[in-house]
Amino acid sequence: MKVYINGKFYEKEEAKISVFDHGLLYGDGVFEGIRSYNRRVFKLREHIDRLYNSAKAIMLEIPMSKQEIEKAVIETLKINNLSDAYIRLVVTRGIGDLGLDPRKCSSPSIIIITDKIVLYPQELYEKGLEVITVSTRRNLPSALNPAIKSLNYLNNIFAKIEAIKAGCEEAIMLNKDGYVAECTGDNIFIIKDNVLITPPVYIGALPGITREAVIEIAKTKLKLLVKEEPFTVYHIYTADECFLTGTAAEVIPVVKVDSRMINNGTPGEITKQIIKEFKELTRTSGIPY
Ligand code: PXG
Repeated sequence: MKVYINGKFYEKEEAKISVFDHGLLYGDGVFEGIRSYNRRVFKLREHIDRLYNSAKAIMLEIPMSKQEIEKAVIETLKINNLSDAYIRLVVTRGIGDLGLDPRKCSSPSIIIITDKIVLYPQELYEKGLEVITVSTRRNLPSALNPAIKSLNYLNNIFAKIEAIKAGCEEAIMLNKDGYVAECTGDNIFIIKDNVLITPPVYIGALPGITREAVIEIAKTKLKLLVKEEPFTVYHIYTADECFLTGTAAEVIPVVKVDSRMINNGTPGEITKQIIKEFKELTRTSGIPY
């Protein structure tokens, strides 16, 4: 497997970044997690747009055009002959002397890894996931905005550790006011009386690309009313259905939250339809290579 670093390809064992890279020293950088299906990169342009937005927010100038990044991603997939892949696109502040000052770094490092990812055991996609609400609150938008997909994932890792300690695979994170924000690497949805509801991004969540695709499917294919509005865990406990979305997770049903069964404790019918439509979309859309 070959890894792209700054315009060159390296074997996995040789794909290395300096210990002086501020991505490692300070978590100073941004990234995207992308998938390809059936030799098509799903929502590639949307991911690249979000990467540039994250970079803009942290005042990091990516030394390549969006078209050049797109070409580099496709080239990495081709060189590795992958038809279904997980793509990790990372841009760090680059190599610099010690000290926070980003001016110490002369040029960003651009890394493209193409590999596989398995977030949850496959059987949970049929049986549904049990999740818990954790005590770690999602980052304050005024401190580190969750809309930025930065290399600082400790907030989410704390929450993941809490979930694992409690015997769950995933954690629901609240914002500082106690409203549901998102999970550690997924957005969250509930369905109540045939209305699909997800927290608005301003609550403190990543503007997920899978989230956007699911909203579109719900509106156009299932003709559902979709609301982006704040809710609390009470609204999850009493929902008809619940599921999570993310590039790595795709769409996964949630059947138990904080020891409360959602409805009858099996994946909901609308959730199953959304999963079906999402599969179809990933198989048939995207940038071909
Ligand atoms: N919230 C957070 C905090 C995320 O990190 C999502 C929501 C879902 O967004 P997308 O755009 O993917 O629908 C994410 C994405 C990984 C991994 O390596 C994590 C994500 C995506 C891909 C891989 O664990 N998180």
